[in-house]
Amino acid sequence: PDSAHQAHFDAAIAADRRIEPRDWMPEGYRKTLVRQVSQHAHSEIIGMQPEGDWIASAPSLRRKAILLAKVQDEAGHGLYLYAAAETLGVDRADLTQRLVDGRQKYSSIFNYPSLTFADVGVIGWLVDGAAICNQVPLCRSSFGPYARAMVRICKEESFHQRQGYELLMRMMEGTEGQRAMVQDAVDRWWWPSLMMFGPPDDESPNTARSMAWGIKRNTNDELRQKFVDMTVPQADKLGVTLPDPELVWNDERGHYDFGDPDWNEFKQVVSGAGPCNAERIARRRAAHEKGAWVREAAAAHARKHNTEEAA
Ligand code: FAQ
Repeated sequence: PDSAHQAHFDAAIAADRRIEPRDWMPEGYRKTLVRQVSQHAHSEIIGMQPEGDWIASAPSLRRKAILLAKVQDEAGHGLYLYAAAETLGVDRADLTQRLVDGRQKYSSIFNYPSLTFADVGVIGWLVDGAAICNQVPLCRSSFGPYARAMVRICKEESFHQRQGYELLMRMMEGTEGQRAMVQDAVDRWWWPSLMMFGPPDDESPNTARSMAWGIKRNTNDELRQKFVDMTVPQADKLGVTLPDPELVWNDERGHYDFGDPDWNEFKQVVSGAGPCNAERIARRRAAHEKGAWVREAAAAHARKHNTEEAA
């Protein structure tokens, strides 16, 4: 029977049909999705921290309202993604435990500090810009619940990207000091943003398999290139310099050439030794522990409700 199931699954993938939670799927497909979707969920939740640090000191009521809305959206994205992961037979409480124990990854990008308010703008412009580049093709991912979650998330990410770019435009119209602050933030976030797309294709163990299964639709290097091509004109319009001396238009390729990120730094950050890894996880763990009574109360209420219904 397994070979009949396998043939049915293969035919669905070949015809570009969606795989749904109740469909048979190979264990490797399920495992890969649990890994990617839960890492993605964790990234959204940990990703609330660098910007969240600025909510209390946003420079105006308008900026504060925008930032609050954005950070709340990120919490929502995390929740849709945990729900998508749960359709694969895992449990959100267990995934969270694995995150706070350091047994599951989240995006390297959120292990860098947000030092000035310009960082809020640059996170929106570059980090959400990179997230959109990576996530738009995932709206066509072969696993239904993940693809559908991506549609809504991408709509919200585009608002996030626009608010960041608009914030930076305003700062660039300001004082010399504000312009310098924007340039400094761009200098610090550019390379980490390129690392968000993952290791180069020839060092990416999962890409070929994930593309054959239709989970990923593009390779890491393809999406990194797309991001660079999209971002250079935006940097020009903004009036900032991207910190890469090798960045130059290549007429023959029809793309920008660019330098290599520091892949040793990437490995370090992914393995837990980045500038803010310990702080991010400690804060997540503390919030999780502080929330224990809410989870217990909700469970007790549900139990009581069920007993009343049974009676
Ligand atoms: N950081 O073989 P590959 C956001 C790991 S956007 C940490 O190439 P794959 C929005 C990878 O997991 C950020 N680890 O892997 C937001 C694997 O390790 P494993 C989240 C990384 O899966 C904006 C190993 O390296 N977005 O949150 C990274 O085929 C602003 C080998 O790599 C997503 O997660 C990295 N950068 O490709 C929120 C998008 N790159 O598990 C708040 C969905 C690689 O084997 C504020 N995910 N690794 O031990 C994906 O598209 C893919 O999983 C990739 C990696 C492209 C990230």
